[in-house]
Amino acid sequence: MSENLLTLGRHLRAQKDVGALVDVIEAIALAGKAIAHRVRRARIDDVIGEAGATNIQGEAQQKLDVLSDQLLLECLRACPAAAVYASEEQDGAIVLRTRAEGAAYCVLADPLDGSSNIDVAVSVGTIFSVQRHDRSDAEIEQSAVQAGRKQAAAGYILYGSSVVLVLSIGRGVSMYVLDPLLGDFVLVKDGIRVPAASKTYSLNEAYVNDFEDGLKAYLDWAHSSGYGARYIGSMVADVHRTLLKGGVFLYPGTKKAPEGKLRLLYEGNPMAFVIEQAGGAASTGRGPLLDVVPTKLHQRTPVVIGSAGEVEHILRHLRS
Ligand code: FDP
Repeated sequence: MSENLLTLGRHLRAQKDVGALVDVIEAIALAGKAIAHRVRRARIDDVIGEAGATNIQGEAQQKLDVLSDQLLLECLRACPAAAVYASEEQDGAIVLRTRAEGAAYCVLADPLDGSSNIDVAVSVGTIFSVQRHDRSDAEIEQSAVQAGRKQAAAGYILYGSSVVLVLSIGRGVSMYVLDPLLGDFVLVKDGIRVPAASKTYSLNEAYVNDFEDGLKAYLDWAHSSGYGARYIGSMVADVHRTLLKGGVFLYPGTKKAPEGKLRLLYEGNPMAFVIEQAGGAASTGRGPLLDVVPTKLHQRTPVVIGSAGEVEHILRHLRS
C-alpha cells in the first residue's frame, strides 16, 4: 500500500490564490490535533465534567470546552494572518492583530461541539468559520459578524473513530483524515457531493409538541413515506453523516425557543457553507441560512440542512 502524502497544507498550497488563508486553516488544524489528543485522554486525565462556570448563554461549560477554546486561541495567536477570534466560550470577540499588522482573517468557532456527549465517548467536534477582516481596524470586531455567504472558509474537525477534517474554501468540499503515523491530515476525498435525496431525517423528535404545525405535518408525511430517523445529538456527527449519506439534519425553533438552540455564526453558517458547497441546501425554514444578516455574535438560528430534495420536502410542509 503506497503512503498518502498529500497533506492538508500541501493540498491547499497547490491551489491558486489561497494566500495566507492556508496559515489560518493550518492553525485551526493544529489546534484540532491537540484537541483530538485531549478528547482521547479525557477519562484518563480526569477532565470529564463541568468546569464550574457557564458561558455567556448560560450553558454549563465542560472542562474540555474551556481547554479546547484555549488551544484554538493559542494556535491563532501564533498565526500572523489571524485578526480576531470569537467562540461559543468567549463573551466577546478577541482582537489578536490589526489589518495594519497584516492580519486578514477572523475565526469563529464552537471549540467542542456536542461536549455534553464526551462522558459517554460519543463523537464530538470543532466547528469553524473564517471570515475576511475587510473593514477598517476600528471595526475589527464587526468583521466577524457577517453573513455566512461571505465566509472565506468553513468546516469542522470530527473526533470520532478517526479524526476527520472537512473543509471548504468555496471551491467544493474536501475531506482529510489525521494519519497517526504522519501526525498530519491527509486528503482522502475531494469534491464531496451530498446525495440528492435519502429518506432519513435527523432531529430531536422529543420536542414535537412544541414544533410548528408545518413541521408536525412533515413528520407525519415522513412516517408514512418510509423514512428512517438518525439522531446522535452531536451536531458535527449528525451533519457529517448527512454530508456523506444524505438526508436532512434539523434543529428547528420551538414555541419556547423560536430561534432554536444552535448558534448562527459558528454552528449554522459553517455547516450551511459546507453543505451548500457539496450541492446540498441550507435553510432557516424561512429562507437561505447563509443570507441571514447577523446582528450579534451569539445569535441563534433554526437550522434545516442536507440533501436538496429532503430540505425541500420540509420547506414545502412549512409553507403550506
Ligand atoms: P451540545 O449541547 O452537547 O454542545 O451545539 C449544541 C449541541 O450539543 C449540538 O451539538 C447538538 O446537535 C444539540 O446541542 C443537541 O441538543 P438537544 O439535546 O436539544 O437535542
